[in-house]
Amino acid sequence: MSHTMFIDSWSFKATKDETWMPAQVPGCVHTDLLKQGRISDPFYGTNEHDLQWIDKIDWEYKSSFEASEAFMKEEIKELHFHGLDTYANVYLNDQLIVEADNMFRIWSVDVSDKLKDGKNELKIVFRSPIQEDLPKLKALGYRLPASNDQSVLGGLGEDQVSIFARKAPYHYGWDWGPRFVTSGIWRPVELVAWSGVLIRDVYIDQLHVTSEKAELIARIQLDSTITGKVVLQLTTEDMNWNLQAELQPGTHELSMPIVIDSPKLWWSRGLGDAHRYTFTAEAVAEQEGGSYKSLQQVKTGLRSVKLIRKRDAEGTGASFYFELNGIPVFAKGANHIPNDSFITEVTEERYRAEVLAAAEANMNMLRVWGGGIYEPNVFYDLCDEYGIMVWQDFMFACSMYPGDEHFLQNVKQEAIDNVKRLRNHPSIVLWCGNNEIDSAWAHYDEDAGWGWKKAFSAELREKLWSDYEKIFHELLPNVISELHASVEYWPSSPIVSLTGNKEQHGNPDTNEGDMHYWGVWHNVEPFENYQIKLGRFMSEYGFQSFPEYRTIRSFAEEDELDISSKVMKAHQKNGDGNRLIKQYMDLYMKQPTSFKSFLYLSQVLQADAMKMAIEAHRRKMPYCMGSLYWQMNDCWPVASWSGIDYYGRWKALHYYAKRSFAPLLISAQEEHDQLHVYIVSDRLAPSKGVLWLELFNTSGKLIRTTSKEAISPANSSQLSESISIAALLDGQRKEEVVLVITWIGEDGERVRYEHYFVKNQQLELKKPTIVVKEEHAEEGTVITLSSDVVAKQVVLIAEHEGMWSDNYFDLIPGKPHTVTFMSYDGSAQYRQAQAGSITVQSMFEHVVHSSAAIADA
Ligand code: BMA
Repeated sequence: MSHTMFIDSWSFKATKDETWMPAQVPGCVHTDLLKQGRISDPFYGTNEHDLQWIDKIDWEYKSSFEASEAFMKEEIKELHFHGLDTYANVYLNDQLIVEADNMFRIWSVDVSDKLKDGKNELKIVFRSPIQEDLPKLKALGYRLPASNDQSVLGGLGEDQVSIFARKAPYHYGWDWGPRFVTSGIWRPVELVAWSGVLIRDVYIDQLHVTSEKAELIARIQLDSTITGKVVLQLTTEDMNWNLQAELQPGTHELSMPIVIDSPKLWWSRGLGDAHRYTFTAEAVAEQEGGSYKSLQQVKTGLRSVKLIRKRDAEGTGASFYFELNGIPVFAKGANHIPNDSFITEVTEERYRAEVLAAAEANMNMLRVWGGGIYEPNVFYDLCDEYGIMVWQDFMFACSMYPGDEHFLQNVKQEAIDNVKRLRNHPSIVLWCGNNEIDSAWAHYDEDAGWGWKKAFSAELREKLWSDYEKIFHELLPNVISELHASVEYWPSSPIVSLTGNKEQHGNPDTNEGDMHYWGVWHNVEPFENYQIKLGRFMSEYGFQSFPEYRTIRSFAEEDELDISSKVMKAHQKNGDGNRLIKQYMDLYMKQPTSFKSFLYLSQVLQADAMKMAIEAHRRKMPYCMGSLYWQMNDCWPVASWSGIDYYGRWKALHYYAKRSFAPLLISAQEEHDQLHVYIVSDRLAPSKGVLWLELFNTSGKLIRTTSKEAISPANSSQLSESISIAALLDGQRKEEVVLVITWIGEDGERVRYEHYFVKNQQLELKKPTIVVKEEHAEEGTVITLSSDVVAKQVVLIAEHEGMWSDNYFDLIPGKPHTVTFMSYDGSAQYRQAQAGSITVQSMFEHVVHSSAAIADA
């Protein structure tokens, strides 16, 4: 038997100070200082700017602990530091035992001969990551590009040092994140004691999995101090397997072939159950004089996953999609960033809130983006549980990195630690080398990329590229093929394919590989380009918005509620962001009537943009097989591309995404004088139904109705009908009508879609009278809304925290809409809840109307 104990009682201080203060472990200096009242809320106002001294000095943590008698009796004692951020020397009873220099690695030491009976002292000295890395920059003699490193804010001028540290890139600031370069013990410190045998690792390697049969190998790493026999037993559900082996002192890699007939497969959300098996491995070892036992459990799901990149018949491009258990899956979701600047603040509950929100919005994939962290096990457990596939980046983003031997070895060990930690999670369907570095550097294309190359001589360019290749084309793929061969490695996102020439680098016109399309937003192209710039797999595209009023008030006072105020600017990290929001708003929306209206409009604008993109991607199925918008979440309260803000509040985008990602989508697109109506379905069987087309004018009058039998196709997109717009409008003005398309399935399922022929700005809305029938049922608030005229983007604001089953929807006269209020209490599903008082608003009262329209209304 082994014993485990967590060392969690710590104090801390700045190395230069005398007084120790209580610390929280896992945690970091910033959160400890805040808890001690030594600094003010880092997210409030412009406080971020005043807290930049913290990363310039050294900090220390200490703990004294006693190991129990049971512990001391065991032969081997080990300390495992699951996460030290970042440059840390660890002393046990004044002896140096670890010199850490990588936040992402696990540091383990045998302390059998150092641990004492009674009190033991642990001390960890964290050297300033800035002071540590500045000399490296000097020694290098040139600056490596690091586009998002906010060194100026950090008081370092142009000296960007983030690339030297194997530490979460976003700590140094990003275009949605503040600069807080943390230090501390960010994952548990664990003391383990054992004798005889210890199972270190159980990996269920999935060789071949179908619904008939799962052929697996359980790869078990076992340490022994004895010479003798071991019986290894593996069980799951009502099955078990055995293996016997001879042990010598040392490390043993044992493999046990396993076959499970008719396995219950793990499916992504929407396709079936995300079934998981719990495997228990038990080792019983005997040697003269004693027997020893060790136990380990892992949970995994059985599935086969392939990334299919097959050349098109014409040879002009290649597919890019995930095949899960033989089924091509259209990936629907978003890019995930760390949920907090201070990552140890993210509880299991907060992780669940995010993954549950993804599930609720009909997503089936999240991309863990390479500028954050390898998330803790709990995040992947939740993705496993809810059937959310994970595209996992290694932690490299938008920068060039050093290539010295020490750096490479450090990265290699980081990859090994994390791949071994995560490879049993069925949700992980891809490992990706980095974010955007291949396309930013664009080695083979002089004119492409972000201009980085220009600063370097031909010789240095070759050197930097060869350093790049060592990590992303050799080291990382080698780790994956050795440790997690059943899942594909993709060198960079985006990339066309590894051609070694100009064709390699991702661009918005390619028909191969994955695509980041930032023409809309960074290049100020119109939203309509989302319908043209269509790749095989859209792994990034996005548009910013402001969080809601309550969230803004968490960091800004009333007199700062202006986007040009100091505080509001400090909470917009994309230099051009506020101007861009305004510019697009001027293009697509009428003018807002107030600051609150501006916030509302910014959310609707973002949601409209993402809706247009998602639907274009899905309509283009199977050419396009993935749509992951930028970005799912926030790490502090800020204006950003997120669909859910820092406090977990859903923006308009998240409600829109829920509709646009629904298993069955009706979507219409105008092309020249035609309106094309598509039915897109992720379901595996076709079904029959009727499509109703109703034309209403904005005053609420039904002008004409037609219907037609239709088929919802199996796992594909189908153009159901093309109609002449002129015939459809029948003389009505485009500014005054909406086409309501309703699918009514044979089974009674209803899916509705509204098509407007002009943008929000030109739409002539009438003042709605929205009637709200409120039922404060005991279980929670249920309301039914109806309107006398067409009411656009109706938003319900509840007094209490929670989310609505639907929000930011359009009301069509004669079609009442019922929604329920839900709250999240940390459990597996939302619960119906009381909303408290409710405010109902719509587009009409948030915008300035032309005087004619007002007179009309
Ligand atoms: C993509 C991401 C991030 C960035 C976002 C918005 O390039 O990979 O680096 O935050 O765009 O600019």
